[in-house]
Amino acid sequence: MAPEFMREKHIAYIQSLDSKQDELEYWLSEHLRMSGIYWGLTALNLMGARDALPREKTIEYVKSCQHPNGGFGAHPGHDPHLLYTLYAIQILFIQDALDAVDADIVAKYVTSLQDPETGTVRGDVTGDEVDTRFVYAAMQCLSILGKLDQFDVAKAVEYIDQCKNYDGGYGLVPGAESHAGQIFTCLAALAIANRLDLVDKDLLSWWLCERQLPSGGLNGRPEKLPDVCYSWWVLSSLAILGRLDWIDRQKLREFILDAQDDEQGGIADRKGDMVDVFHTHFGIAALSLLGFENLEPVNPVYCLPERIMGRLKM
Ligand code: GRG
Ligand code: ZN
Repeated sequence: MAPEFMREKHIAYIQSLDSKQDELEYWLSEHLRMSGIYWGLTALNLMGARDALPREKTIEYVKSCQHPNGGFGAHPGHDPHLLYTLYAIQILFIQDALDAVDADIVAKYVTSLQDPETGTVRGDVTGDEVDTRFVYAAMQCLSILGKLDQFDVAKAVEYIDQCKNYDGGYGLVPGAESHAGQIFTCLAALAIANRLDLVDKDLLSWWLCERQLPSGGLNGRPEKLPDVCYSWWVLSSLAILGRLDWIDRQKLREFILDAQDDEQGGIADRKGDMVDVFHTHFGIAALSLLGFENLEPVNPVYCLPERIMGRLKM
């Protein structure tokens, strides 16, 4: 029998992350600060604890991470990057505080990262790294800002389609092996573009449901270990395809609940490992998709509380 869902302990665990400033770990994790707030805040919202983090302080912190070029870093003084820019915008969107930043300059930064020839998106202005994660990040960010029309969506879609594999999945770049994380980003980007017609739905749904192992947990590729975060990457993909019932929901629920820390709260990648806010968030988001534990519904495309999606400027 799996343990109960430890809502109060998870809330306390997420709240405690900001009060550990006297611990070395806090200072060593600066590069994860912006992402940590997005994960923590979303998980708290799904658990109904909307005011568990100080709103004004959070908004001020996000603003202090913005650069003159419009992008956001992981922490004040850190270089801007597309992923932190997405998390910053998601945090402000959850807090209903998008007016705290100039949407035009953020959109200008994001659109500057797209290559007009190929449709690919770079992670930041200085590097050459391209990745289907960045196409999704750019599209979600611009969509929240109501500025997707400034992006070449058709070119981006063409590029994602080139990343499609014979097994129906998608990889990091064209020709790269299918991976559940990349599949999520490609499906979610195609959903935002309203181009899910390009997906080989049955073939991909088979590949996705085969990620469930006898333990109930999901892995990210064949032959790999199960991990709570894939409960999100795989399950949200199945949700986007309308195939949530292709896996054993009860067994997955038990796998996630088994990975909880019954003392300090939080969820780990698998039973017995150290908890972190990343796996806590994705475990809770997956339980929400599964409809368990009386959590608020999560949007499978944006990975944000469904409750706020009505605020999207279309
Ligand atoms: C707003 C939800 C949201 C996401 C933003 C960053 C991002 C966009 C998406 C990440 C998608 C992705 C690639 C997830 C997978 C992360 C992961 C566990 C990678 C490790 O993969 P492997 O195959 O190792 O190296 P494992 O642990 O599976 O054996
Ligand atoms: Zn993981």
